[in-house]
Amino acid sequence: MAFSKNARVEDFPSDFAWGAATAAYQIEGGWDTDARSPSIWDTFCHSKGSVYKDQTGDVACNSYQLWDEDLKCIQKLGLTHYRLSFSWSRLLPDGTTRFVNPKGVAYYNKVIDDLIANTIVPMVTLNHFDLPQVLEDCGGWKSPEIAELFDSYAQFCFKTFGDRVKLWITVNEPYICAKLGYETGLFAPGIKEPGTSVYLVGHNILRAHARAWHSYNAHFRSLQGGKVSIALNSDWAEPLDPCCAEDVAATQRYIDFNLGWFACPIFGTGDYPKSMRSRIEIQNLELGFTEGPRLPKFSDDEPKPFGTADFFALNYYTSRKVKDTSSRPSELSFTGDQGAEAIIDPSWPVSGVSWLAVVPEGLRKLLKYIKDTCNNPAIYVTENGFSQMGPVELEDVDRCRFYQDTRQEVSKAIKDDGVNLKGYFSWSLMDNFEWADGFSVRFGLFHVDFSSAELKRTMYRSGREYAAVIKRHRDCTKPAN
Ligand code: PNW
Repeated sequence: MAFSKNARVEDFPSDFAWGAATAAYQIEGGWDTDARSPSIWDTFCHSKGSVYKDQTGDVACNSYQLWDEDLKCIQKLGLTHYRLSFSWSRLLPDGTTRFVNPKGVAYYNKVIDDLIANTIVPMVTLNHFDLPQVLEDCGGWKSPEIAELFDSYAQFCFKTFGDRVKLWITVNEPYICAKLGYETGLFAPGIKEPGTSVYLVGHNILRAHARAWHSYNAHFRSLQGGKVSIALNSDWAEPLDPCCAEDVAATQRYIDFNLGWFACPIFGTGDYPKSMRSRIEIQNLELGFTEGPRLPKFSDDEPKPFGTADFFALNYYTSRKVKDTSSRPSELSFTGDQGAEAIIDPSWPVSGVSWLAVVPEGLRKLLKYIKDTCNNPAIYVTENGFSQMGPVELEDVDRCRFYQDTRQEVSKAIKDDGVNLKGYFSWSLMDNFEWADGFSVRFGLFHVDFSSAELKRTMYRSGREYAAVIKRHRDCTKPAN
């Protein structure tokens, strides 16, 4: 039998979700159209020197005007699911439910209704990095009040759209939001407060998420019957030297500080990983840090994160080899606390962006790890993809290869490892505003011509292949008449 790179579509459950994902700020544009107020990403992009070539999401793919074009792309792929995010400051321009922007509500109503009319299931993320600037001005994710504000926003969305939206993600990637936004400052709001704010922000995101999940559970679940989770990103990691006990321990710490930081409170012990508590304690002593507990405690006076996810939403992009650095001089930073250095194996190809080493087998291993450590949850891969940089290649053979390899690994996770995988969302439906990298990095299944006023969408070869896979799967799982 000839060896085929293609995963057997028969190995995927008949109700498997084949999706693609986007995020509001990355595609919508219309940044000041109708009553929308700025988010932290508008402010960040408009301050010079923050983003590649000072590019902005002011227009992006102009999906606020061109939703019909996006829908055509979704239809051409034959997706069963589409993951989008809401712009909080488009729906609630002052961040609160005191004023609702009817144009924002109408826009998302149309998107959702069109999806449903085409039997495409929407999955909606309530906040994908773009916190309203008015809330940032009151402390943003660093302020304890944000949990209640987020909860009101979430309840407003459940009330307004929950009759049709049954899959909700509260917050996208708390790890990236906290670390790049408040530790390294590479993302909005561009705050550089190493070793302190990162944990506070992570904590407040967990508090906000927990409140929203509990609100859904108490007031909407019985009527609407949907599911709520939070999208956690994580690398897979292995020791640089598997025979070195320190590297092995550092690898576990690396995973604990990435995935475990949010997964343990929700799916595990209900608290942060022990390795986080102990490393931060050690560093505090060594650094003589006495200004409060850095890694906060979950209070008994409010909803706790434990059990607040109806499925596991995983964003996976890459893997690392890990070397122990815990004996190095202490440094007040997240990486210092972690006591681990992450290395890209030289044998791994690197895609468009420097951090994205292409390691499809890492996804299978991470899925198995989640199965084993998070009580075998239902899992959706809510993001996974491959970036291109430089000259556009519509015949994107490297991306095609990446997706083929990934589907192989995913099918093994389902079939051989017994992972309860419900679906897979490719990042992204189309090229878009790639945060600090602006438009220099392309992740799409559709190419977007950012130099043309029409922002024309053209299917990449990888999009054609994805459409063919989805069709084959649909054909082989069609109920016999
Ligand atoms: C995710 N990193 O973010 C986001 O959810 C998407 O909005 C984004 O476009 C996609 O991945 C591709 O980057 C990340 O630096 C941003 O490691 C940065 C990193 C990882 C994920």
